[in-house]
Order: sequence, then C-alpha cells, then structure tokens
Amino acid sequence: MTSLKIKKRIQELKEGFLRDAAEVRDSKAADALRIRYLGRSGLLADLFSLLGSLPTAEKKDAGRELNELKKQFQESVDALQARFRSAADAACSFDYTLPGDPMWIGHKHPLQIVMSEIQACFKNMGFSVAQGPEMETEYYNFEALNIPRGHPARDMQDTFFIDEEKEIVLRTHTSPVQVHVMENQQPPVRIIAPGRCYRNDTPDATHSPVFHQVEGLCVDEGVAFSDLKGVILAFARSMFGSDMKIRFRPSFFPFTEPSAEYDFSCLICRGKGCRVCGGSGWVEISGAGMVNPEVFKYVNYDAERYTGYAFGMGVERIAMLLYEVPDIRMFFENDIRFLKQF
Ligand code: 2U9
Repeated sequence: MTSLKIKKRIQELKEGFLRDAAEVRDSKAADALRIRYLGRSGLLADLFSLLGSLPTAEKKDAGRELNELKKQFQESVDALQARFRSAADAACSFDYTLPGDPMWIGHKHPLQIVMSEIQACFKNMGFSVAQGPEMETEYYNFEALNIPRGHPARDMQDTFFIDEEKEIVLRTHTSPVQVHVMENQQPPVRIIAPGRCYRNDTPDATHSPVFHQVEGLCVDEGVAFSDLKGVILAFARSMFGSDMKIRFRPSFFPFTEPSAEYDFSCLICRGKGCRVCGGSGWVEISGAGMVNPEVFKYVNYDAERYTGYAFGMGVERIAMLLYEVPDIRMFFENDIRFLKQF
C-alpha cells in the first residue's frame, strides 16, 4: 500500500462519512454511524490496519491524518447524539402522569344569572318578555308615564341627555317598553321588561350610572291590587325561599295610583332582625302600584273598562341580596376573582 493510495482511501472515507452523517435522523442512526466508522471493526480501523504496510517515513504523517480524522468523526457523532439526546430528554422529561392544567371555562355574569332567574319566575306566571331601545325620546321615557316637563326626574342630575334639541335620552327605566307594547296591543297585557337603564348618578356602593331593571305590567278587566301582591309574593318565594314574607308601604310614583314600595322579609335573619336589615326584619326591594289612568290616556286604553298593576325591580339590588355582594360596583369591575365565584 502506498501513501497515495491511503490518502485516496482517507478522502473517500471522509466523503462517505459526510454523506452518511447527513442521513442521520435519530440517536439510533447516530449510534450506527459511530459503529460503522469508529467501531473496533469500523472503516477507520481498517485504514489504521494498513499503516503497517506503509514505508516508515510515511507512517507518521498518515497516522497523524488518521487520528485527526478519528477526532473529527468522533466530534460529529457526539454532536449528533447530543442533538438527539436533548430532544429525547425533552420528550421523556415530560411527566405524562401529571394532572392537566385546569381548563378555564367561562362563567355567566351574576347579573345575567339573576336576570334569567327573575324572567323564568314571571314567565312561569304567564308573563311575556318585551324588549325596547335603550335610547328613548323624552316622550316615551317621561311624558307617556305621566312625568310632565319640569318634573324633577327630568332634570340633568338624574338623566343622561343625548340630544336636548331632539329630546333624546338614555332611558332611566324600562317603563318606555311597556308604553310601546300598549300602543301596539289592546289588553290583556302581561309583560315583563328587562334591560339596561341609565341614571346620571355618582357611583357609590349602592348606585351605578348603568344598572339593570325588570319592570312588570299586567292590564286586563278586573285586575286588582291583590293580584299585584300575589305575583310579588310568588316571586319573593321563588327567588328567596318559601318562608319569605312581603309588605307594602304607601309611596308615590307619577305612573301609578295608588303607589307602594314593597319589602321582603330579611333574607339573612328571615325576619328576626339583624345588621343587614337594621333590626327591622325587612329589606326594601322596589316600587309598584296600580297603573295611573292618566297613563292609559297616552295609549288609548279605556280606563273605565281596564285596570292594571305595574312593578319595578332593580336586578343589582336582587343580586346583592341573593349573593351578599356589598358594593354594586363589583358587578362592573370585571374582576375575575369575583366573577369566577358564580
Ligand atoms: C307603565 C306604567 C307603570 C313601573 C314601576 C316602579 C314602580 C319602581 C323603581 C325600580 C327600581 C325605579 O330604578 S328603580 O329605583 N321602579 O319603583 N316602577 S311602578 O310602573 C309602570 C311602568 C310602565 C306604562
């Protein structure tokens, strides 16, 4: 064997190694590459065995070149094995037995939950749900509800005026919805009007510029105040338990005559008296009354033939009682720690 031949063999081995190394895709193939070229019976060992047949003067150079080649092959194989090993480690370092990360599921907003429960209760009593625009004319939000110009409820500190010239406001209650329904339907009418309302109030623990109401209206022949009391009692017991009691206290609203405010027995002490109810055993809920015949004039209802009752209800108020929420603003802060409890 001459040194030219061995150099040619070395060049061929280098090219063969580069070709084979480029095909390696995993640690098993990297190991096979190591054995094929660096193994005791590998291709490089064959060349080392030919060194003996070289003239002495050429052995040294050829040996140095073969050792350099062995070093390069080893470094290449180590790099390949390191690459596949880190991938394998990464793969097997994942402990499949660990529990999965909790999947966050969405939560219904507490106001939506309460709004739905209130609606379900009145639907069970034969009420239909009516909707209407949140931006209303002053006519539907005030006039047709017997709230004349100059009435304090119509001034700036209570109402958001969108366009004073066109007399457009953000509705301060859902009562306009009932007026729209009565304009388009003769009695019997038995509806609830849920929805968002707006008051120009400074936010505090019990007031929010945006809030939600569910108002109710029932108009037919022979409707009496006792019907109103029965429906409110049924609602109280459906929402807060069958031991609930209600009471009515005289009040005044321009759109009802007689008017009343209604209370529920305290949800915490069930009427015995506690901090929440201030010892009275009662919590104020909202207002109600018999529809004022003046209101019927705006919708051409025959007040001699038909009577009706109406009630209001603040959804936030009900939700705060139901869930013992201390501050109305918590419903609007989008704090996930609050919302995910529902
Ligand atoms: C028509 C006729 C009468 C709706 C009524 C109340 C009493 C009432 C309050 C609820 C919470 C205002 O926002 S609140 O403080 N509302 O107390 N609402 S009677 O009476 C009507 C509605 C429509 C045509």
